[in-house]
Parts: sequence; C-alpha cells; structure tokens
Amino acid sequence: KGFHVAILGATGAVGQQMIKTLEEKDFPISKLTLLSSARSAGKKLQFKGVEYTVQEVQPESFAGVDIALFSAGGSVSKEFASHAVKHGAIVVDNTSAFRMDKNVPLVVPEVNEQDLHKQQGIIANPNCSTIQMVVALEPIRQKFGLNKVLVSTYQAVSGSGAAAVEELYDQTKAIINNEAYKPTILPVKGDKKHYQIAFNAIPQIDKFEENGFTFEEMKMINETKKIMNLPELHVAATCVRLPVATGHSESVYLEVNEESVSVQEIKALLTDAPGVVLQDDPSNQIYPMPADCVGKSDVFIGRIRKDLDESRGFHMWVVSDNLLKGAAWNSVQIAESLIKLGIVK
Ligand code: 11C
Repeated sequence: KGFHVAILGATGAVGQQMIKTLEEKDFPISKLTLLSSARSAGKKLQFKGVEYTVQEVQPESFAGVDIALFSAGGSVSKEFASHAVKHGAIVVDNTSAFRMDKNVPLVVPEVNEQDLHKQQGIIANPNCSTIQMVVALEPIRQKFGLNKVLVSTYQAVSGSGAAAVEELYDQTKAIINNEAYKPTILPVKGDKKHYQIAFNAIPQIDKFEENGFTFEEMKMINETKKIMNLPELHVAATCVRLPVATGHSESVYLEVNEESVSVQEIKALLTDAPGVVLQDDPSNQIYPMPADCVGKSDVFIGRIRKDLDESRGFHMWVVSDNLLKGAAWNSVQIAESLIKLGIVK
C-alpha cells in the first residue's frame, strides 16, 4: 500500500533533501504533492524520474493527503498545519513553531518513538543540532543515567538555508580574489548586523534571548529535556557557525549518574546503538568530520574520553549531516514510524 505524501517547502534546502530521502529510502508513496509559497510555485522538481510542478500552497492543498512534511518556515507552518489536520493529514513539522507545545510530540525515533502515540495531528521534528546530540546521549542515559550536558557546536551554514551556502561560496571567492563582499545573510537574516562567515567563526546562531543565550542554544536546551523526558537535566549550549557547507559538529561533555563507568563501556554501548556509527581510533587518527558525513543518514561519534577530574564526566565529538538526520531523514523516519506503529493506515 502507498500513501499520499505532501511536502510543503519542497524547493528549500531541506525540502529537496526530503524528496531525495523519500526516493532513496523507497518510502511507500501512491501520490506526491509538492507545495511551496507563491514565490517558488511553478518550479519543476524530479521524483523517481518523473517531473513534478511545485504548486502554491492553499488550505485545500491537503485534501486526501495522509502525511504532510512541512519545512517552509514557522509562520507558514502556523498558517497551514491546522488546514492539513482538518483534512485528515498527519503533519510532521520541521520548524520550531510547535516543538514546545505540550500537545505536540517532539520525536527522534531512536529516542522516543513511542511518544508518537500521543499525537493529535501534528508531530514536531526537532532542531538539527539537538537531534544528533540526543541520538548520541540516549544509549548512555538508558544504561548509566544522565545528569548534565554541556555542548559547544560547530555548525554548517546550510542550517541557515541554501542562500547562506551561496553567501559562503561567493564570499570565499571574493576574499581569495581580493574583491569586496558585503554579507547580507549570516549570522541571522533578520538581525541588525551581518558578518563575514568565510575564514571566520561566528558565535551567534539565531537571535539573542534576554538571558544571553541565543534561540538556537535555547532550542538545544529545551528540546533535549523534552525529547529525553528529563525535565531536571542540566543542559547548556554555545552554538557557533563555521564556514562549513554541510555537517554539524558538536563537542559534548556529559555526566552520568553512576560512578566508575569506563570509556570502554561507553564505546561498547555506542557501537550497538541505533543510528550511530562509532569512529573512534585516535592511534590511527580516526574521528568523524563533516566532510565525510555529508549524504549519510547516521550520527558519527568519536574522541570519547573520560574527564580527568570528574569521575562521572565524559567528552565526545558528534557529527551528522544537518540536512539529513538533522532534518529530512528524521522527518521521513518519523513518517516510517507512523506507518510501523499503525498510526497512519
Ligand atoms: C541552524 N539549527 O543550523 C539551525 C537550523 O529550528 O529547525 C534549523 C532551524 C530549526 O541554523
């Protein structure tokens, strides 16, 4: 049996990866509807060798749709999710619009697939930097408990969209050629100032909150507690943008609840963990890097060390393709789980 799937935001960086992922994972599709805002409507996209014309989204676009994958920005999700649900579709929303809504499950299948049973029409796909971190943390939490997480991120510009990747390329070329280039997108399109990303590191992703953390940092903090169902977990994040096109990296410090856990035990856990590939052999300089992870669905982990002062503390390096496990693949995986659990029939 196949399902009628709609993608809202089909022409965006994540939308295009959604189409590719549905194709690569051979998702059971009987009909595909590609939707976008008026600006991108009319564009042609390919799925399994067939050309589709992207249609402008309307409230009626969701008639007959079983699963709607949304990735066209928070305001578009807020406007159209209720229309999709009214037409009987289940929405998997890849924006921050509904993530902290208590009636909306926030799901990473490796961590909390069963939360899908609580859905009331909308399921939220977490932020990319959160997803790869919780995939790495969950096997450790299950065996040894988890008390504290401190993370610093090294995030790729594609997290800011396809136009930001163009800005990185154009700016890099301009600087190499000694030409002037005025940044207009990064760190945040809607903020007052824009800074050079080429040959730089920008300690701002999304806007600043009153408490001094950025919204990206608060997403990592709040979403991690919700997905892992650990409201008391101590979490703090510093999120930094690097001149990498795709693939987010994270330096994660964590404290387990149990004493005398060894690095070998953590490595053994992660070797068998779902969605994880362990790449950890310092003697042969084996560790994950974004350039190697692009186009892959897994979360790659390396550099696992025990802290030298805190006996319950560990460090690790976590890398994943932010457009795949961080967005498109996690959304498609949620859709697969909805079918597997019999929620979408
Ligand atoms: C970034 N993490 O790298 C962001 C992109 O809430 O889904 C994902 C934004 C989101 O800029």
